[in-house]
Amino acid sequence: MKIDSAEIIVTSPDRNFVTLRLTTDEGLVGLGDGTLNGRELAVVAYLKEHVVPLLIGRDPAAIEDTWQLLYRSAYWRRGPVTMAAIAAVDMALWDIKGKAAGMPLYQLLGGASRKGLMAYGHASGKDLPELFDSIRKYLALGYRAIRVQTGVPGLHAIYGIASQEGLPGNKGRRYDYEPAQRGALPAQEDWDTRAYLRHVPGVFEAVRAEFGAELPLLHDAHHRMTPIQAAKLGRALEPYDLFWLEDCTPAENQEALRLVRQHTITPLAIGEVFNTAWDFRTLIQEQLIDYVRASATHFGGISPLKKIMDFAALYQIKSGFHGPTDVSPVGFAAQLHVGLAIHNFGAQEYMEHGARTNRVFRQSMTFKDGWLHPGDAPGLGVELDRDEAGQYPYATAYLPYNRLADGTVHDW
Ligand code: CS2
Ligand code: MG
Repeated sequence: MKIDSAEIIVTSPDRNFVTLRLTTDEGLVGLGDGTLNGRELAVVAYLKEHVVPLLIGRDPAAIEDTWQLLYRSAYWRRGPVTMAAIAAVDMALWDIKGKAAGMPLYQLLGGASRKGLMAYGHASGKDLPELFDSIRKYLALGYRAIRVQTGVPGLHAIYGIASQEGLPGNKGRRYDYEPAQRGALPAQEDWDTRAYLRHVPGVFEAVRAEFGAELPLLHDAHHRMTPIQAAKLGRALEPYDLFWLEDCTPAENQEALRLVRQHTITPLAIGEVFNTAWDFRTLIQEQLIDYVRASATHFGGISPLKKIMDFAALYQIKSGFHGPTDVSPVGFAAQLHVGLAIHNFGAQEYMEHGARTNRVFRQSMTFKDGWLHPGDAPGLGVELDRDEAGQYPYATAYLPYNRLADGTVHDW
């Protein structure tokens, strides 16, 4: 079998998605997600100009060889654009392999290790009553684990809150960075770490008092604290028994996690902005984290995701793959297959895609009683409707950024 043609499809049903569609001379189609939100067209150019010409005529079965060729022959290694492009190819080839075998991908990765994946939903509120309503809504939808994000008095717009004022796109039932509402320039949000640190422990105390000890609770600090601030928050949250504290410090400074770890037993999750397995090496070997937050899409695909989880398993570190709506249904399916197959699954983030996105990408995936399952269609289990995709042209969209009260730019 040979790769016969490659098409790069950009569509923006709810937000922008970049999909690579490979076709073989036997008519098999493979899909791969190369969405790098805020920088989508850089991946499109990388694929179109530098990757597709290498793929035509190659054997689609040679997944590892193709991955190594794309990674090593570029000479310039790593980086989110390169790794999203390689991810798209890797996923499309696994999709083809599954279809050629007539098996869902998880079977090729070793078969199911569980009946479904525990998903966590994104509850948020600008104050406690709104947060409690939001948690109840996610529990009613069947979720068995809840991420808790809260407004902070004095800050008018911060990450992860669905209903805060000042952001045109944030009136809905979840926070949302969709292009139609965001406009062409990055929105500015505000930040004050000391105000946040004063407020958050009380919120978790109230949530535990209302919802009991059993419910797994998660929190995303979104890269905003210094190491000692993160250590302080981790310690302050210990009585509320978090499932994980995510991205407590910016990922570039990996030594920071040593300092945080010395001071707190709150479990730590990190890695949604990492793009290679090497980014996790020290953190895993030194057991500085508890959950790997990589996504297949931003991490070079299914092949490296499976490898890093096998490495993490040696240290009892589990998965917590990054599953926001900026990962397309193709990339999300890739994670579900890996999560179902590996032994060291932890939790799967799940932000449901919008109705338009679900019409463009038809999926075999199911969500029932809090469990996600990738379905049993051969390959990834996602079909892309090209006519539907064509109705939603690309729209420039950026993620927001932060400024402190004095005007200083801060991590978002
Ligand atoms: C987040 C994301 O899902 C998460 O944990 O940190 O919502 C993140 O903000 C987005 O992926 C950025 O596009
Ligand atoms: Mg996050």
